[in-house]
Amino acid sequence: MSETTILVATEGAVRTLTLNRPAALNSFTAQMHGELLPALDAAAADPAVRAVVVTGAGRGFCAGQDLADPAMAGNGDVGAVIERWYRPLAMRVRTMPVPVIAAVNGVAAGAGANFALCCDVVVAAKSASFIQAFSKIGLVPDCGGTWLLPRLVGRARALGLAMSGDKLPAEEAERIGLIWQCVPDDRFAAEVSALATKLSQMPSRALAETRRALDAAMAMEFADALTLEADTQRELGRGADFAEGVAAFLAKRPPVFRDR
Ligand code: T3D
Repeated sequence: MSETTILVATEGAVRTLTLNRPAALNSFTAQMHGELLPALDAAAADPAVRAVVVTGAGRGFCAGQDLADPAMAGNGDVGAVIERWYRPLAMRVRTMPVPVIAAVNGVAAGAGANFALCCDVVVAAKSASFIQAFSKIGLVPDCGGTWLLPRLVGRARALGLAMSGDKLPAEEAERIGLIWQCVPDDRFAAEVSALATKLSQMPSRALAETRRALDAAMAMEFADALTLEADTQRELGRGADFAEGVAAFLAKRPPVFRDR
């Protein structure tokens, strides 16, 4: 076991998790998975945390599976590795009670790219890039990639990216709607911090329900999506955050949201 692979820092209500294996571009080892999932669980369980940022140490964000980690070999059963580590990771991110920002500081490849795309908001530095590296080693996109890619950029671009395995620069990723925003390298840290702070001051529960409703509506008829909206608003309408939001608006003061 080497030194910790996940650095944890908290500033205000923002929890930052930094993937910390820079010499191997923060690729996923069994140890890193074993530390990342509990770190996300801890953030989810801590009522003081209202936004999570995931980022990478050094020049990369995450190069996906560490292809040299013997502990990830899965006895030759790659599916077992996916079920053991990547499925819980993707599900954890998609069900967090607070918004999760992927701050993509450098190259994001394979499951590293799709881990980022699982997050609610992806902000990338201009020098970062996204690579669906799977085809180059005879695999298909995982960590949610098959579901996410066509929904984010459409079938044609999804297939182009996944089959070619070509590097997509961050600026182009923003242009085609794969990510939220590409920002200049020298403004990256400040922009991520400002966004995380802003989201941490918003109604967490409503943001998590927004994610859930948008994802669910993808597979629904229009009328069913309207029903889901009514049901969700009914629940949120009973919450303290809705009362606070309206009261603050009418009193012309900033709201203080507490629900999670
Ligand atoms: O069990 C299973 O495998 C199933 C799970 C699958 C999920 C997946 O994620 S599959 C996809 C795995 N990832 C890849 O195939 C990406 C491999 N990496 C690359 O193609 C390149 O490293 C990059 C394009 C990401 C970056 O290229 P570059 O030129 O900027 O850096 P580099 O020199 O290739 O890498 C720097 C170091 O990181 C290097 O180590 P060294 O030579 O300095 O000691 C390199 O070996 C190491 N590294 C990068 N990616 C990985 C890695 N080591 C292990 N595994 C990696 N994925």
